[in-house]
Amino acid sequence: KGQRPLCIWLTGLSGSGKSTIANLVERRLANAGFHTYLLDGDNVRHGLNSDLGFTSEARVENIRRLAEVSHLMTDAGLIVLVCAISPFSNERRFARERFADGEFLEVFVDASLAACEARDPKGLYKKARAGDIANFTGIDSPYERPEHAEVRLVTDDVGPAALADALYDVVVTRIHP
Ligand code: GGZ
Repeated sequence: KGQRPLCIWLTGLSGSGKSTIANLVERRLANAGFHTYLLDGDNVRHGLNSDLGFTSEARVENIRRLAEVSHLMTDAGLIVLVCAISPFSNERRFARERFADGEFLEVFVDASLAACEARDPKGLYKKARAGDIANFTGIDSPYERPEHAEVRLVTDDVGPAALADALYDVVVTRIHP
């Protein structure tokens, strides 16, 4: 089945729903016969990026590597979904600039800090508030809201399945030959 390569880059706070939405979109793409790969910052940090922490410098390097690796994958013809907080505008621009026009889709998974903190699926916000984790995004490390995202998904009142369906519809218009 023909497909155009695409990098779908999901940015947003920890707990905003990036991975959940990306997994649902990937499943639909795979079911439709497209070749995909999901690069999740949290997972890649156990392998390729296991030398990196959460200082600003480490995040810059984390995003640089994710951008370069995802570009290699689109070069190989894949549809790549990247999930990373990617809190800095400069690094998101760096990522975008790796790709040809139309091959990069920035998706802002926009959940309020209050909503993410209320979910707190891994208890990380609680630890950050208690001072047990330093440089936590939204608490004592910044998140620069995207201004150039092609797609913005507001997650506070809508579930991940509906948001994934909306994103899938946008993605499909980009990848058909
Ligand atoms: C933010 C942190 C931190 C700090 C650990 N700040 O929600 P999660 O748990 O599963 O995903 C988060 C992940 C963030 O890694 P990224 O590679 O996406 O970050 S960045 O793009 O900024 O480089 C979170 C967990 O790691 N985590 N410590 N201090 N998130």
